[in-house]
Amino acid sequence: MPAAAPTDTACPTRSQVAELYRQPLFALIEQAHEVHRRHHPGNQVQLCRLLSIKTGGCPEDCAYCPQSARHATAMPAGKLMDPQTIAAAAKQARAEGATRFCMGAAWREVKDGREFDQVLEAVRAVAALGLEVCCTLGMLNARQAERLAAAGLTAYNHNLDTSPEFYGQIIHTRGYADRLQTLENVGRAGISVCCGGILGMGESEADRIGLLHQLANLPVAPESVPINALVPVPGTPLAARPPLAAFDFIRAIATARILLPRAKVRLSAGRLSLSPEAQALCFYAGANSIFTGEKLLTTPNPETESDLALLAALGLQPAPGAANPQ
Ligand code: SAM
Ligand code: DTB
Ligand code: SF4
Repeated sequence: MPAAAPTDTACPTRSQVAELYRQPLFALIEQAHEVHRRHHPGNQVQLCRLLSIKTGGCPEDCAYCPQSARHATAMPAGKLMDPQTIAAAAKQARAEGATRFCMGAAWREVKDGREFDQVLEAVRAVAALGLEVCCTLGMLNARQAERLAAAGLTAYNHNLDTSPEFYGQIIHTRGYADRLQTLENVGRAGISVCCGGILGMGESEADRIGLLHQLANLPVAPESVPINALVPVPGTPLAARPPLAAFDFIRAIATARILLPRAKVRLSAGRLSLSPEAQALCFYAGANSIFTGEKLLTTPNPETESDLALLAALGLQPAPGAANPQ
């Protein structure tokens, strides 16, 4: 008997999430696949493209992140990219099949002024290309969220990263409550919430369950859930973490799919360390999006050609969107 699947409105308890997560792997995957088939067009994977529009020099101390100024990652602080250059990159991404474009900045928080105005201009330009537009710029206040919504932003990415209990071992410069506040500001402005986490940072199984429980109980249900495997970067405090077991990654994807049936579950960072077979199981278990292009924000990602070959081998198609109708 599969574990009882709470619906996405049922506010599952932590023990219900644990029960789902701890099922025998095949029972879990089977249940997730069934939920996936019920809520999503079969055999489609959305291609998204990331662009780091402001790289490095970040004042936060996130232990996993190569862009923190506090780690010895030899990543110099760059300047904000101008809106024309960003729009050109988005156009290129669209030509390569992406339907969603996500801009990331190594900021602790958004500050009002010229740079934010430039980001708003970039959002308008990317939206005009017919792409879904996402930003991840750190903390946002309510007014800034409203301005992003008015510029045409589809979604805002702000991750919880891990369980509330493990969070303090990873980040000391802002709290879990700060993250939840930004997510609330995003949701209230009518922007879709994109919120996920990272596996493989040294957290326990209970922490993974804790993260999934939080994601399933956000006041505004996320329409997008990026599940990242840690990309260990030399110079960061997590550089020597042992690689994540692929089955643990698949377990988290499947549980997210069951808990958030309508969300896009994104197989995000860390695909270079996952075999094609492990990625195939992720798709079967409910992942329906990947980031394509040779770079994520600052770290390497599989070549687009090899990703397209993997999808073709599995009989999966890039999902059409307004930017790339098929
Ligand atoms: N500064 C903003 C913030 O933290 O909200 C936006 C950019 S930040 C790089 C976006 C997300 O990337 C983080 O929340 C984290 O989940 C993910 N990330 C960063 N470094 C990573 C790594 N080495 N491996 C996996 N995911 C990572
Ligand atoms: C997310 O959860 N994963 C993406 C996106 N949101 C912004 C970022 C992954 C970054 C991986 C590390 C890097 O390339 O710098
Ligand atoms: Fe800064 Fe974001 Fe990296 Fe944290 S994850 S150090 S906030 S860029």
